[in-house]
Order: sequence, then C-alpha cells, then structure tokens
Amino acid sequence: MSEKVEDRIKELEERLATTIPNKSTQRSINYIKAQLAKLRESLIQIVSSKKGGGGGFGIKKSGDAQVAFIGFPSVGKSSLLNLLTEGNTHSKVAAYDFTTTTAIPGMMNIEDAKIQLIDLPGIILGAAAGKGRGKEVLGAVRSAELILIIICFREDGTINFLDLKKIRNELYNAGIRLNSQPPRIFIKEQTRGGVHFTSKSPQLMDKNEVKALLNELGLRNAGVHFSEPNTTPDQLIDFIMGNRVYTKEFVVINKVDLMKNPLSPEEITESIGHNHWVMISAKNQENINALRHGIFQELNLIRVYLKPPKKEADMDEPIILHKGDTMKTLCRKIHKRFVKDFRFSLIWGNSARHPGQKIANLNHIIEDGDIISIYIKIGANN
Ligand SMILES: Nc1nc2c(ncn2[C@@H]2O[C@H](COP(=O)(O)OP(=O)(O)OP(=O)(O)O)[C@@H](O)[C@H]2O)c(=O)[nH]1
Ligand SMILES: [Mg+2]
Repeated sequence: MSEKVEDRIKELEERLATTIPNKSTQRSINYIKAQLAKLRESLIQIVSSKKGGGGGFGIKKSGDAQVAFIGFPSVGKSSLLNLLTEGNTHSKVAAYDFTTTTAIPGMMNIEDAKIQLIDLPGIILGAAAGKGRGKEVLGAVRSAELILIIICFREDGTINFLDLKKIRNELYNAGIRLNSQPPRIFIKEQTRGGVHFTSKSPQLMDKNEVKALLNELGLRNAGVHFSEPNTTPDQLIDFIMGNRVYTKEFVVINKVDLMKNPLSPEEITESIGHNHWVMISAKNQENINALRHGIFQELNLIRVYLKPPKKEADMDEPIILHKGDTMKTLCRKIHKRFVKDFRFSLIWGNSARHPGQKIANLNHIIEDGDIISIYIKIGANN
C-alpha cells in the first residue's frame, strides 16, 4: 500500500476516533467509514489473492479442519505448535522476536480428527497495511476455519489485554469478521429509480442514511432490504464491499507461569469479551489438554462411522464432518458419485428415529456418532 494511502487511512481513523457518535454526527461517521472501506479495499484484495494471501504462504490444506495461530512476536506460538503436534512438527523456538519467518503447518490428532495447525510469523501493528509479512500472515488467517489468537503474560507478571484488541483490529482491517455472521441484507441493483429501502424490523439507519451510504459506495439505483433488526452501517458497508470472511476466534493466554496476581475466570472473560479462552503454560505443559479439547469443540466437529451394506461398521476410522452437515456432505466426502447415484441410507444413532431407520433424503442432518450405510444405484457400487 502506498504511503499516501496509508496516511489518508491514518487521518480518517483519527477523525473517526475523535468524532463522538450522536444523531448529528452519524452521517459524517458513516461517510468516514465508507471512505475507509474504499481505501482498505486494495489491501483486502491483496490479502485474499493467491499472491499476497490465499493460504498466505501457499500452505496446502490438509486434515479435517485448519486452525491458524496469530499473535505478536514471542508469545509462544511455535512452542505451542510443537506441543500440540506431539513432536511431529518442529517449529523453531527462541527468545528473540520474529523467530518464525514463514508458515509452519503441523497436524494435531484429537478425537479421531486430524486438525491442521498453522504456526505463523508474529505480526506487528500495521500488518494489515502490509507491514512485516503482514499480508501473507493475514492471508493465511483468512483461509482458516478457526483463529487462535495468542496473547501472554509479560515478564513483570501482568497481562496486556490491549494486545488482543490490537490483533482484532488488524484482522478487521484485513476483512476478517470474528464471531459474527454475514449480515442478512439483500440488494438488487437497478438501472434507474434511486434507492428504495425496506425492512419489516426496527432499524438504526433511516432511508436517507442508507441512501447516502449506498451513493458513497457507488450505488445510485437499487432496492435494499434488511432482514434483521438493527443492521449497522458497518454491516451494510461489509455487504456492499464483499470479500469479507466470517470466522471464529479462540483466545489462548500463554505463559501463565509468569502470572503474579491471579485473575479470576470472570475477570478474564470480562476482559476478553467472551468465554472462549484457555490459559496455559507451554513451558510447563500446563492445561495443554484443555486447549486441545477446546480447539476440537470450537470447530464443531462430529464423527460418523460408515457401515458398508451388510458388513460391520468401521468404528476405528470415522469420517469427520461439521455439526449441521447433511447426508449430501457425507456422500460428497466419500466420492462425488455417491451424491449422483444415492438411493437411500440406513442410520443408527442420534439422527435416526429408530435404529436402522431408512432415510432417502440427501438433506438429512447427520449427528455425532451416527453409524450409516449408504446404498447407491446398482452397478454404481463398484
Ligand atoms: N515463561 C514462559 N516462556 C515461554 C512459554 N512459552 C514460550 N516461552 C518462551 O517464549 C519465547 C518465544 O517462544 P516462541 O515459541 O518462539 O514464540 P513465537 O510466538 O513463536 O515467536 P515468533 O516466532 O518470534 O513470533 C521462547 O523463549 C520460549 O521459550 C511459557 O509458557 N512460559
Ligand atoms: Mg514462532
């Protein structure tokens, strides 16, 4: 990103930070946000492209899910990778910053699932503006299913929760939206007639504000509908700009061995803003199992056991899916032919009303622990 653009972004960010939000300033706040979104667009495009990002360092996806590590230098990311992969991976650990200079993948086995962990170089402030190896790091983070944000206790025994805020901010600037769902907005561009805004629920923005924001982002004629109440200007900007990813964060607080004054779980939850966190010591190997299970839970994985028709089920090697996945997802995972030639399935387990229930619906939602026989068209079995 050129320095000029960076300066302009800084200037707008400062204006945003110093403008007190109220009814009369809302329009100019929205205007600044729209300008910022436009300026950051080029960066997000680089981060999400193959060159700058798209897996960041060109790491090939493998395993049942991908988890990326992000944090400032020397918080213990590489120490953690080595621990979680139980010696199968070696990422260099050292007491100086920027030890890790590229992405190091490793595989963690947990509950029959194989989870690809990606250790990354430490980021610095301004990573999203392309500082350090920021573009690649953020690119790798964008394509992960879960983001492990790692912070740590400092030598003086205290913890700086502001670091978490700074990291979230870098992720935000790279188009990564944490712990939220894509907004439910519908926009249909038209050739004339101006902006028409509809919603059945109470909204924060009125018609004029919506219109101004759309115009600012280049949309002059369009029908706009908000399906959810209280859609924010940021959500509208995100929707129009596109190229956003919606991911979950899980916070790891490392180096608890340095902690001076114990913090209560409530205090930590309050500082983090949610209870998806774990406190560990990579050095003393403390709470590592809780972290492993935490990662597994956050990913919402389920296990499905295949039972070839008229044979015993394979209880050793389940197929790993996500909560909410359907029979179609399972079939696709086995072989795409199974979707095309699917006849019906027999299911034993939580998603069946009775053991061995026959289900001929590809949209059937599978549950953890289901044992499933799939029948495909004759002649397609071999
Ligand atoms: N006291 C303490 N030190 C730790 C712990 N975990 C890691 N360290 C130390 O912290 C330093 C940095 O560890 P790394 O694992 O290299 O940190 P990193 O986050 O990968 O660092 P970069 O690759 O430079 O971003 C090393 O000296 C580690 O021995 C811990 O739980 N407690
Ligand atoms: Mg490292």
